[in-house]
Amino acid sequence: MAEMELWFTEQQTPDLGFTCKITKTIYTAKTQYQDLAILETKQFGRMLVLDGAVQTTIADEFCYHELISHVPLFTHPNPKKVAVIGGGDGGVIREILKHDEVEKAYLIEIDREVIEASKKYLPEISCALDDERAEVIITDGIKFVSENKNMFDVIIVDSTDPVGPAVGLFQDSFYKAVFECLKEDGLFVAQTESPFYDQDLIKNVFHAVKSIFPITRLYLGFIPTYPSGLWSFTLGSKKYDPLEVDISRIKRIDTKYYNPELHKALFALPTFVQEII
Ligand code: AG3
Repeated sequence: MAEMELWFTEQQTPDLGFTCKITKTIYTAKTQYQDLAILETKQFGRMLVLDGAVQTTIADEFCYHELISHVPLFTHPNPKKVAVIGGGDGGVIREILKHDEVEKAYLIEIDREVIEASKKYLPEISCALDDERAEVIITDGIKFVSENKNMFDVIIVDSTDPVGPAVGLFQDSFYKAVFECLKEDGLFVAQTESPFYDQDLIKNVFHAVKSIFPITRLYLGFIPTYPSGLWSFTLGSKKYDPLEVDISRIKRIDTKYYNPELHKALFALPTFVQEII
């Protein structure tokens, strides 16, 4: 009898699927907020899937986690208090704690089960969640930022796609609350989807952030398992401009994607992306 093959498909658009062979379904759950799955894939190793969308894999998680973390943290000259909204797998916290000057990194995650499953099945990614400089707070990120003022140097919004529990993390009122939640020289970054498929979203977010923050920038990176592979991040800053950073002063840390030479280059946009914003 022929060996049975199991394949997982993320329906990335109504007309396009991203499919990979899986050797094992490690864990599935219906949480209070979403469907969760941890799959063992042949190509990328373990994969975290929420509501059918690939969140991270062992093979390519470094691309996303380094890009969303080190650009803001090397733009702020002295980030001491940092918050991650979402990001229950812990990958962003791991990257943040590579910065010695960070005193405390808060993970503000709505779904406790994402953290628990990641701790159990994705230890390479979640490993820093038990660090003494990390603090996990299980609550709604929107509520958290609107209840805390003038508190953080850097906020990183590591959300899922703008459907289900993450919808509110893409709204103007949330960016206003993020502004208030940052210190007077604070800055934030949010993941803002694919410039190939999500142009309306990127445009809306960019203009919303621009109407609130004095400095607004879009940068791009390559994440093989996300729709189109090309991914965008929107940065809003009260004072520090990522393009003004003295890259000769960036400390070398252990990274596989980010490096000082890339810091400003990430903000150089292809023409079709320049035209979005
Ligand atoms: N958060 C962004 C995931 C977006 C992926 N979208 C998709 N596959 N359709 C990732 C969380 C990693 N910490």
